[in-house]
Amino acid sequence: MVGAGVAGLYAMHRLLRLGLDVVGIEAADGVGGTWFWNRYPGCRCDVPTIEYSYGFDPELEQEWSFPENMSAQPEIERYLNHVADRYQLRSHFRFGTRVTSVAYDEDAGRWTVETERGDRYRATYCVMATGSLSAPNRPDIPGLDTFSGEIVHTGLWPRDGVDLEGKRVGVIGTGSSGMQSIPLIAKVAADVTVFQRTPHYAFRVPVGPVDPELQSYVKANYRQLRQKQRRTPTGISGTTLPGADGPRAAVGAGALQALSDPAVQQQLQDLFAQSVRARVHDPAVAEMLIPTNYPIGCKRVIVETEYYEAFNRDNVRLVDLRRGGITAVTPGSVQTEQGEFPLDLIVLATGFDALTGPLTRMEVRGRDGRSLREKWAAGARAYLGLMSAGFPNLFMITGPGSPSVLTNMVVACEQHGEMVTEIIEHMRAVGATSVEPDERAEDEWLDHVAEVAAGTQWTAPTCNSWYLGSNIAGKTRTILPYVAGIDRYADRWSEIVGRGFQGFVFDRPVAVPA
Ligand code: NA7
Repeated sequence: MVGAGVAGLYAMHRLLRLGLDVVGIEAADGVGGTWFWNRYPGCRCDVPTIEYSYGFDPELEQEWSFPENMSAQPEIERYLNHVADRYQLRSHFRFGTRVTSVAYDEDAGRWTVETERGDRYRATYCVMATGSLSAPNRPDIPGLDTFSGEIVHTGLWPRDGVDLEGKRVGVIGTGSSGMQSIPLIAKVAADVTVFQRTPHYAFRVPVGPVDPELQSYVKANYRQLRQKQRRTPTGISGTTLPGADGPRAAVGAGALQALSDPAVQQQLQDLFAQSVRARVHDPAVAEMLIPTNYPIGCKRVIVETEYYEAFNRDNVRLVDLRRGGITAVTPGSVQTEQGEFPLDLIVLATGFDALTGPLTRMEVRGRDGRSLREKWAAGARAYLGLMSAGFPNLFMITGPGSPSVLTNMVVACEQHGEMVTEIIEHMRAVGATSVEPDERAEDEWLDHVAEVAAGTQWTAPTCNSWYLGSNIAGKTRTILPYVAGIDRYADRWSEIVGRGFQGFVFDRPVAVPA
């Protein structure tokens, strides 16, 4: 198993309970995955935290309380550490160890897993709990390596923090990571220059302590909440959303699909533009912060708290790169077609090679030595986003083609953890030693993934997003997550299981040479 984040911890717990001998390998020095690496100031979950929690054990739910409605990174990391200890998972992981390759040995029917340290493991099954947003995107800007100050990526924020005090800081990128960190950086740094390539849609959510009444209500009704989570497209029951009548709440509660409706789009876009104009004092700056050429929901709808107000500070400047892009980085500045900006520190809030990057950046070789990177060059191919044909016994948790990032990730990780164990249990019951999808089932699934995304905001012609892979140069543009929702996905899974794990081939017969 690779990864000790939300997915890896749960999959480890389930696989151990099946009595399997599991070794977990994790690049970080601790558990948490996304919540280990993203330590930038302001990092916060964009799902209400009561819902962003495991539902597999009623006792865990009762004993744990999140202090805030939309928790910040340290609280979620603390929770995941608690889970690791409570279920004695930690000792099953080798930390500080990065996997470099996993290769299938067809004769032995085993995977060989190799690490940067030179360790070598042999395994019957490989569970890639490698995360969806764990391969940071370092932009290819000429001269970036010549910069004499510090360069930090939000997704690799140092554990000891970054000294921002009195520094001239440049932040490249205005997605969630940029929007969450900029207001906090501005409070410490001498000045902040924000390099915005595209304005994003973001909605303010009031962050604060969890209402005690809500807390007791949820604790008394957790089972219903969990059931409801599984029956909504986003895996969020909606009951716990702050500002439950706000636009973000509508989105979070499962109305992402409604954004395909032009009337809903227009209404929300108007509301958004009004709110930015009301919050940003300089009208010219406000206009630069309002997207004009793509629909809401094409990119991830962002939750922010004080982003727009940051532009009312004297020490925050917005550079709209649509008026002239970045041309180079010099030892002391970022150069753009609009002029040069002297800086002491650069924050790259430039996102991730989402969903596929964590797998294609390592060497994954299946049958006949075929590389996953090559198989996916023209777009990721995986049945249910769980397994890819030609890669037997290799499971991907929340891989491309599954609901994953468009849903509450904890619910999605639990769902996939359950699916993996169901398959393994079935194999034990029938005495199978290998499983993989058949190519036809994989093709049909991909057609279905494309079909449900067609005509939606996620695939609008003007849309560029990491959901489409279009944030990474050279990456094939194709919708990566399954947009129809975790509830519909669960129904498909039940049908598939009911038909004897339709689309999966167990113990594929090996052709015997004549
Ligand atoms: P995102 O949402 O991918 O945002 C990355 C930002 O960086 C976005 O504004 C990009 O502009 C910008 N970017 C990327 N490369 C460049 C270059 N070369 N020059 C200028 N600007 C660039 O990543 P986040 O980390 O903020 O959030 C990822 C997810 O994590 C988030 O959605 C939550 O699910 C948690 P673009 O819009 O592509 O023009």
